[in-house]
Amino acid sequence: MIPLRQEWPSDFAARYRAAGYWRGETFPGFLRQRAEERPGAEAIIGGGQRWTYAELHARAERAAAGFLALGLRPGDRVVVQLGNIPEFFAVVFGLFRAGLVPVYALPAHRLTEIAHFVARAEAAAYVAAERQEGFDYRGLARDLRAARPDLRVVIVGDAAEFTPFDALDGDRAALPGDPDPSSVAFLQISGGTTGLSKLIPRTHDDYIYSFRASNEICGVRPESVFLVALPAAHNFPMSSPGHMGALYAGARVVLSPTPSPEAAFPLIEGEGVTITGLVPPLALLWAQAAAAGKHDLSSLEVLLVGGAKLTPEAARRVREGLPCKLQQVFGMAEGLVNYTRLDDPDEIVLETQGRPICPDDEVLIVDDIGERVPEGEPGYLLTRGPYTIRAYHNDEAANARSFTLDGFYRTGDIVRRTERAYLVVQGRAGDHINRAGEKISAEEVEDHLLAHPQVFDAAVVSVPDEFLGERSCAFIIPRGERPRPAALKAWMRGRAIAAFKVPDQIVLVDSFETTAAGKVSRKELRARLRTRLMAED
Ligand code: J2J
Repeated sequence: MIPLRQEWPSDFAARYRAAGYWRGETFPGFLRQRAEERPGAEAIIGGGQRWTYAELHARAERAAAGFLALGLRPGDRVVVQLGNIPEFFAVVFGLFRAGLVPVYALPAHRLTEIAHFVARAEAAAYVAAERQEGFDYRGLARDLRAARPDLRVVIVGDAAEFTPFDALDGDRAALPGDPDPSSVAFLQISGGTTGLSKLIPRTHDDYIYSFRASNEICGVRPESVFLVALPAAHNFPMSSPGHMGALYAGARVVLSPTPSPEAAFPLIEGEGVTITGLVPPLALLWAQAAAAGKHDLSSLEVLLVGGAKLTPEAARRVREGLPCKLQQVFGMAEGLVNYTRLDDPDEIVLETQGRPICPDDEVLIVDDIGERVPEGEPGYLLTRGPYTIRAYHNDEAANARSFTLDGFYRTGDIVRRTERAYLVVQGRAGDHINRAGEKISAEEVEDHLLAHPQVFDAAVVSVPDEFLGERSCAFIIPRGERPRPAALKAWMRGRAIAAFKVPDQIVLVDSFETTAAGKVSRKELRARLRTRLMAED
């Protein structure tokens, strides 16, 4: 098994410890502490259940012992695919407690993605809920097990032939001590700019720092009530400041099964939600729905918006529609997170994507050859710091591409820095589609399309979309009989991939018209096709 590692050079690590960013805290350690300090305080509310800190802790302990009783060993990786249900927390804190390493899949992922995570992480187990949003994950588990008969499968709900989560139990004495704070706590999933999603190893020390500091910036305190509206496994609702920040603060976490106003507004009103995070299209939808005045949303103090660009105009609409402070957040699962601050003047909150969490977040803005651009000019954002990774797991090629020799992460984002050191996102270098905050790799979708017998070549591009921010469009050169776009979409849906990766639009073309310019790169080709499409619109 390839060891899990995330290491900073020793002088950097010493500096981050000396500055008090890394304090030697761990996930099981902080949950135990909260359960001791405020056992009767409510921690998790969702799906008709209300768990106190003592209960969450007890459930995690039991799950931990149960995972070990299944034969899993500390260090083993476990792919977790759970939506916004209380068991998400019993499972992940159970895994942390047993020294096991969650790999966070999204409920939208299907066999193709899950099999990739299992293989890349060399996972020993898979945990899912029986059914969510009409999809039966036991079918997916069966297909996984057909390829990996030794994979342990735990199901929340009716488990059929698999292990029911509720039945997990074991000997508490077998539980290990707390993990090394500098060890890898979990693997997060990258947005995937090229090819398949990469695995992001985050340590206890670095991740806990990121949400502890976020709590301060976003005003999270024990009295806060955080609503998880986006999928809990996403890095944004997990850590900026997220449910993990809220639990760290000893606050309450309320789970919304979907981010729709219909599901979320009654929870905000009923539970007195004070803070939540949304992607821009949803923030606009909420602002519109709030105008109907059907629910009292006055408890809401802070709305974080991020994951994709919030234009100044959209920011104004969100702020006018919702009775709370707007905070922009520009972050990434690899690390660096920027926030506008709660006391920033309007022009900063509306027009920038914030500034880094930490004084030791190093930000470089460079041109094509890696030279720094003049201050205020746009360029590629590179970053290094106490919670930004230095390497992906088990992917040498991606590491060579994504990190400079001196350890800066190439974010792929094009930004400029204002005079007051706030960042404004202006675009990106990578060819992914940011569809309402879900990042889709053009290359990954093209690879699927190329597997179709009537597809000679395919190029996938992003096009602006009024609601989603961006949508995907696939240009197809047919082979033989022309495929019908609707049939091609249906076929893509049958590829066992997340539905958000199926192209929104398919355009059949005779050629990509690249011959006049000689050989062009995929990147250049996608740029030309995008321009062509927008000119036709
Ligand atoms: C423009 N682009 C943005 C923003 C992210 C907090 C918030 C978001 C994420 C996230 C996260 C953007 N304006 N405000 O992990 O902790 C795009 C950039 C970035 C990529 C990262 C968090 N906020 N983006 O979205 O790993 O292109 O994390 O590099 O999913 O989203 O995507 P992801």
